Amino acid sequence: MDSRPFTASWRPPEDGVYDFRVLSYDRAGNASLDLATDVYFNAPPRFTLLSPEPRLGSAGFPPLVSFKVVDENDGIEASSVSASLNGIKPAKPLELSPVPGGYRGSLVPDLPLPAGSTVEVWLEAVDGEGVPAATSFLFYIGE
Ligand SMILES: [Ca+2]
Repeated sequence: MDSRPFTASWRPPEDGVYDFRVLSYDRAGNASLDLATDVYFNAPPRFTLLSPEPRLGSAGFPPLVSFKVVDENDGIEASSVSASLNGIKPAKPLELSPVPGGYRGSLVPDLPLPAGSTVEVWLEAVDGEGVPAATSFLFYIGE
């Protein structure tokens, strides 16, 4: 092995303190073990679905989908929160209201959704450190 440093990357599932053990061998088979403790504050934002309203599942009414996106350590950039329905951003802007560590948002489709259809709600946001997150929820519109 040459003298260049070896790098590896890993994103923690959530912010916190992590212990690392790095075991390395040289060409002669000599092992070296390094221990390190690192604190990570770069976990991505987390989404929670709060309510498909009871209307969801009834044809003819535009359902309202509300959600929460939070990042306890870094906060959420309000301008980064976006939502789309079946890949299309609704004309009506997202309604956002602040909650601790982030925002609660409401998404209202532009048009009533046909019975028997499946709708994908796609949500995106970026935390105050620039770490992005995206998630999606599928809904079935009943008869
Ligand atoms: Ca974060």
